[in-house]
Amino acid sequence: MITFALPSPYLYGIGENTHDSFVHNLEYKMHPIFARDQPPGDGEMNLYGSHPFYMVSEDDGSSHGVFLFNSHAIDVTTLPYPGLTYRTIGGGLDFFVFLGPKPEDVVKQYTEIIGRTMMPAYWSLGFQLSRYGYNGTSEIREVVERTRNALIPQDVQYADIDYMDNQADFTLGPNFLDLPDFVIEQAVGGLRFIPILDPAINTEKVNINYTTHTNAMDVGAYITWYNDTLQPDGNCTTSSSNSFPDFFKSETQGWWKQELKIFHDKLSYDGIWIDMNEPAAFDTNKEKPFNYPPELPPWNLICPENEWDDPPYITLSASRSATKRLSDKTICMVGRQGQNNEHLHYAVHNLYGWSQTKPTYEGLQSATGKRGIVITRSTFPSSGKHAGHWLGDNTSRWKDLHSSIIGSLEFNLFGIPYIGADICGFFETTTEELCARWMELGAFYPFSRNHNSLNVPPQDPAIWPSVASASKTALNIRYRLLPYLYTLFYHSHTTGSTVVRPLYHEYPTDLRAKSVDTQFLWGPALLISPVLIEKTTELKAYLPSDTWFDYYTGKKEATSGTEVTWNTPLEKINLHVRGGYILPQQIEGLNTKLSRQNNFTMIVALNSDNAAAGDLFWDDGETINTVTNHQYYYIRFSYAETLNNDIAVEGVLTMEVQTNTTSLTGLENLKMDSMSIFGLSKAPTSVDTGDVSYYPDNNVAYLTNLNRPMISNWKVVLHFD
Ligand code: MIG
Repeated sequence: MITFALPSPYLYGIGENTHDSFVHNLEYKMHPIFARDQPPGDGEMNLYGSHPFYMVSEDDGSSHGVFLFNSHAIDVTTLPYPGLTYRTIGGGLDFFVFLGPKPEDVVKQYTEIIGRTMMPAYWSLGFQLSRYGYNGTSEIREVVERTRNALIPQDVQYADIDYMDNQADFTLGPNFLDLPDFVIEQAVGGLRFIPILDPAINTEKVNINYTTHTNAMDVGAYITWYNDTLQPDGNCTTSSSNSFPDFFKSETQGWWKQELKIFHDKLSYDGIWIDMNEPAAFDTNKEKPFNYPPELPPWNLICPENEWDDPPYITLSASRSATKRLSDKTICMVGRQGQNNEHLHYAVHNLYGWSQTKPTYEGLQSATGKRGIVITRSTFPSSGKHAGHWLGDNTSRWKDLHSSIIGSLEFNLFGIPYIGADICGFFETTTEELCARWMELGAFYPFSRNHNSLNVPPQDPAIWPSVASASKTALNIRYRLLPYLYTLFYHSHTTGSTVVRPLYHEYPTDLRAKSVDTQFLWGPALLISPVLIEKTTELKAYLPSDTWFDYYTGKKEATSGTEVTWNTPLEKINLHVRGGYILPQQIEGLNTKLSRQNNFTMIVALNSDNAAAGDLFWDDGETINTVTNHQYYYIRFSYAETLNNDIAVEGVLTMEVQTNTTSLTGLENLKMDSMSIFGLSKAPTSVDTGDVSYYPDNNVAYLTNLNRPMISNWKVVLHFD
């Protein structure tokens, strides 16, 4: 146990837990850290991943971070002094301290140590659709078609465990035998496909020559028992017996990659979704039902009594669990893992999902030959090197709409910026209004996926006209802004900066900004302010002291540094562009294969000096390691005015290509064709290229027909005299 006195009450991070606010409540709140199949809900519960990392930000803005490098179960308690107590039940107290001093510096320093984030495939920034409970390929086809008919962009379609035969990995069930053909057919138009995989391998299928299992047995892939015999089966998905692979073993990694390859020959997937890797095992340690036939072996895993499953300090995660044992809902702590079975599961439990992620990413890349994307449920520091994450089994409630922002901000601190929640909510039946608001907010999750649970009505956005229309509007804006979002991921990949950013990172001395978790930024320059309350169209929001423009009209906000109220009808999400920034955009399309062929446009939002700057990263979107291999363009934009006797005579927009590539990226034939300049206080008299129109009420100039190439340097000059 160790207690820290903190220099400031502005404490962030510690996960993965349910937190009611992004800045911590310091009234003795205990947060257990221990990977568990635990849906985010009420109360401070330990969820799927383990992140013993926090950041503190002082009043003057200086911020630091502390990482406890420890994979055991940990309890963290906040203290009002302000302070923080850690209790861990094993391992060393290896602390890494990051001195910032800016909040973004802290995240950059942290990810320098744990590993920088993977570069997501461009298409993985598109909108994605999923649900648990599709009854066959035909239902998936219906969903894809109704989405397309409603003109809602979609890049990725998922299949949940329904597609499997008896919920066995790498198999296809009877209603999904035509899934491979569907995937190939849809790929022509640009739709990508991601199937789910669970780590638990079905051992009941062994009688019908289930080679995934027999291959695993051949290489000794499974976790063993304390005496080196195979650990008895747990039960993961309904009515199955399962063995759990030990991904620490090189043989297991090789087997898993091989299975991914064989499966890709059957079903040409583009990404992989790994679930239940806490690992989850239902009913562990639970008593037999009274009518359970005594002659049958237990249907679940019963861990023997031992000091690891029942440690002297049982931790908050065990004391709050149904069986009061650490192995609740997972496998026995006394199991052995590691190349030579040198680890107790007790010591490496929190690394299970992490250990599966890297071989999955490598297997995906070698099977597809492309960058792809892996989404994992259980994470640990450095999981962001290989995967993104979704926030798990939320509920279709307004409260969960809000907590999705808190979770997304936290995972950006944890170095896993590819993050989002199940849009419209997983458990329970959503409502039309909630789903419309959630699609609008979800259009600004880095990982934007609508996902739903079993036995509830469909909630894909085309189901209701109002949701379809709200989704179309919000997603079209997302697709327009994808070049900006992708550039933020490039910065995250190369410097460790956040993608979804809390306000205090940009305004660290603004005490009010330090507690905002109902609004967030994309990078430094786009403020997103959603409605999170039912039957509300008047949004009270906070605008930090700066120059802000309404994204939709380009009009400057009259006040800042104060609370503002915006009229926000059901089909609108508030978006504001920060003065001083240039956002590259591309005309939207129904998926990224189409949008990537369209011309570019940009928003030039002027600051109080009438200047702005921005940048663009561009590659082919799916080749592996384009950054290290210099197969990309990096372009800078800037705008400045030339003065004569303090009067602006010219405004010059400059585009400069800083990195050229030797291979084609798709940018070669595209043009920058238009731009909007926000905050231009006087009308241009002429422009040296294309056409200009000026709207004095909003101080916006629209430049069109620019026809400038995207891969060479140029200037556009506005004249004011
Ligand atoms: O027993 O695969 O969090 O997204 O739909 C539930 C079925 C297992 C939990 C995941 C959820 C997924 C579901 N899975």
